[in-house]
Amino acid sequence: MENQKLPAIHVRSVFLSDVHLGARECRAQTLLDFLHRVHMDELYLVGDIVDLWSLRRSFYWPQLHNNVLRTILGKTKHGTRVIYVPGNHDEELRDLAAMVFGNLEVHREFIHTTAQGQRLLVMHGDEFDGSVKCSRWLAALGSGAYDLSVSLNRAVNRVRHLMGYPYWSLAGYLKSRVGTAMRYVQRFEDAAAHLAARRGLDGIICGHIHRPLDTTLHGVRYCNTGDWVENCTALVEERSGQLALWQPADWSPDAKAIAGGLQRAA
Ligand SMILES: [Mn+2]
Repeated sequence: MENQKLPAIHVRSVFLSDVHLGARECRAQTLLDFLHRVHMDELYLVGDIVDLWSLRRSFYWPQLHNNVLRTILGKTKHGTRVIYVPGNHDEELRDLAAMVFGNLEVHREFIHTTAQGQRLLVMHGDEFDGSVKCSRWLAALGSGAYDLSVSLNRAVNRVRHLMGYPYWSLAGYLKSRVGTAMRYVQRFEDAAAHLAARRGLDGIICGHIHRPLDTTLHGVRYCNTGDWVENCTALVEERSGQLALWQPADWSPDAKAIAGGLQRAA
C-alpha cells in the first residue's frame, strides 16, 4: 500500500524470471511492490513464473500469488505488452507458443530489440541443460525437491543392494559436488553466450539458474534476470535503451533508490 504512493518509475521493458508462484519460497510481496511502482511498455516473463512442478507436489496458492497474476493481467489492460516465454517449471504453457491473447503473447523464445537497436535473444535457459552435465540434480535441488532425492536414494540403494554393492549416500554425493555445481553455472553461461554469438545476435537474456548477472561473455551481452525466490532481481531496459539489473533497493522506499528512480522516470 505504502509503495503505491511512491512516484511511479517508467521504463521501456522489464524482464523477470523464476518467480515460482505456487511455491512457498516465492517472494510475492516484493514482486508486487516492484510491479506497483514500475510501469513498462513491455514485460517479459522469462519462464518458471508459475511453478507447476511444485503445485503438483502440493497445492499452495495464497491470495498474494493470485495478486501477482492479477497485477500482471491488469498491466495488459493498461497498455503493457506482456510476452511470456515459458520455462521448465511451466513448460505446459509452451504448447501455447505463438498464441496471442490481446496484449499477452506466449512464445517459445523471442528476439527483443532495445531502443539502441541491440538484438537480444530471450529464452528461459533450461534448453542448455542438455549440454551441461549434472543439471537435473541441480534443477531438482533448486526446486526444493528434497523428497525426490530421498526416494531416488532409496531406489538407487535397492539396486546397489541387489547387485551386491554397499550403501551409498546420494545427499553426501551431492554435497561433494559443489565444485561441479560451480562448473555447471559456468558452462551454462558459456552455452548461452555462444548461442547468441552463433546466431549473430548482440546478446542473450535468460533465467533458470537463479544467478543474476549482467556481463559480456564471448563478445556478446549475457544477462541473467535472477529470480524471485532469493535475489528478487529484474533486468530493466530504461528509456535510453540501457539495460541494468535492478534489486529491491532500486524501487523500495529508501532514499537513494527514490532519487535514482526519479531520474529514471524523468
Ligand atoms: Mn527453470
